[in-house]
Amino acid sequence: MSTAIAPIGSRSSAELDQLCINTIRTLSIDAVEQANSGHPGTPMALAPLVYTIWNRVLNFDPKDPIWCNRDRFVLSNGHASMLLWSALHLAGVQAVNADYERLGQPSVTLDDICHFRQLNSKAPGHPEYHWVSGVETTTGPLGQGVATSVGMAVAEKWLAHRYNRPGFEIFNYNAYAVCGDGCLMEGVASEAASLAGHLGLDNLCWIYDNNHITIEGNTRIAFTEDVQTRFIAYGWNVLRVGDANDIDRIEHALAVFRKTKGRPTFIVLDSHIGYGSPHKQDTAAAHGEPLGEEEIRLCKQAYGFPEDKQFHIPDGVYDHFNAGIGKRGAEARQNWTRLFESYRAQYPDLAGEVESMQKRELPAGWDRNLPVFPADAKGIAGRDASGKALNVLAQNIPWFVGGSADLGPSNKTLFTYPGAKDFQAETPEGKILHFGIREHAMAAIVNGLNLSKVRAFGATFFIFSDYARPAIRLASLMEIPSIFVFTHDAMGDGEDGPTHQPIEHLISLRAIPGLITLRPGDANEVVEAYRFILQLRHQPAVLGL
Ligand SMILES: Cc1ncc(C[n+]2csc(CCOP(=O)(O)OP(=O)(O)O)c2C)c(N)n1
Ligand SMILES: [Mg+2]
Repeated sequence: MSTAIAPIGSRSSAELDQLCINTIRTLSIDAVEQANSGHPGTPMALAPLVYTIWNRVLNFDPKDPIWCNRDRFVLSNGHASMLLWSALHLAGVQAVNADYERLGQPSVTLDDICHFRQLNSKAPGHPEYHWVSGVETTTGPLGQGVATSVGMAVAEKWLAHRYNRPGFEIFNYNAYAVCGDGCLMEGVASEAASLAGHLGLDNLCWIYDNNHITIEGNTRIAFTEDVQTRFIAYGWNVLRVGDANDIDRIEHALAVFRKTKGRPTFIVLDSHIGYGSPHKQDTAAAHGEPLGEEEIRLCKQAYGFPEDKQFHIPDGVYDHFNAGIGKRGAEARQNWTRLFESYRAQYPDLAGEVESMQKRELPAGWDRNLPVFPADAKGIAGRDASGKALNVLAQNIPWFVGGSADLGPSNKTLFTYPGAKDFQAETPEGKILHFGIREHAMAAIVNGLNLSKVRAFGATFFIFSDYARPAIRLASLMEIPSIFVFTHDAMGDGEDGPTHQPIEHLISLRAIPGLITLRPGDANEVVEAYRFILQLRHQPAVLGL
């Protein structure tokens, strides 16, 4: 298939592209083999895609992975995490800590990759936000990544409309999410895609690894729908790249995405799992296990890599990434930083807001006018007190947004102050989110917003926290301050019957490690609960009302 690596200096740019792609492949193969667990097949197939996005397209500076206008890259098929570890390593992404300080060291070292899937390695089995800089969201439970990416895109729309001014495009990032069959079988992805289509999020691009394979074998056994037509029905622009190795076509499709206005883009990428492996291509075996010695030898031969070397990064690979994402990203961020300096001079208040948000700080006076309720024998319902508090907080904190899964009037989460608006495609400045009856996607989207530093809450009945639970658990793992407002928490709520009676919900939410679960006893406690929750920077909270 290919010949041995050509000497440096004599290589064409196309050869360097191929060398980088095959480096991602061989790093993935060696890491999986060393760990003796994981699946190299998908990284082998998607290396060209991830290479193209990172080295040719992403507006991302490896030196500053928390630059607020960076493009987002989400690997929703998190089992292919070696793709991300390879990209973060080869692009030289730098580490930051929870206080947003740059640490002057790589996010993922080659040694981390050699310890793939081992305790303390910065190359864990699945992408983990907060643990590895450059990971935009934790993925692994399939479907979560794509759903969360919708929140990142909503955040960009909101941020752009609040902060951009003529001549000052402070926010204009795109969110890219890579997913597989598994993500698209999961309901949460459908919920999120439906909402993204409704909202016309043209800053959102999902790339679907259409390999017809999941763990049990060919997708013909359980997944035969017409996925493309489904996305057209959702209101997405659907593109197709018929060969996952054709990086020019991939780059072209991504360019079409950036030019498409008014709707999100879905790119179907036809691929062969385990590409390059002479035996295990397109079989379930390529999915579930390391390749083994003989297979690895043949793969490396096919890629033109030395068969006896492991974790080998040929000369020229780091340089080619430096010349691509390194140079492009540094220029983009420097230009942005200059722009932001003049923006600060002209709009000091807005610039101050952008900076506070990035550190998850609250604006001065954020809790002024919070209601105080006089002693009252009968008391008022928790959700009524909550509604009053939320309305005050939304006016005091510009970047505090939220809404409900179609229960706003019952949850009392609608903002009713003068000027309060719905968030819709035509009113992206709105702060009232309408998630529709999509609790699971709501929770993931709330996470995506909070990951983008827009403080957001989602609401529904306490009983339906079950429908949101997987994303709540991830918020906790990620240590992000998502807020979930669940009303109607009484076990004995009668008329609706047992389908609406939360029996085990309080206990089960309290069992999620790291999640703050508060159940205030009266109206003033509700306000105090909010005062506490709003100050959390690294913990999600549930409010049972
Ligand atoms: C919610 C959830 N269910 C099950 C799994 C276990 N799992 C990991 S990978 C995988 C198969 C995924 O297939 P696909 O998305 O097509 O990825 P590919 O095998 O093509 O890389 C499954 C079922 C999971 N990670 N998350
Ligand atoms: Mg698949």
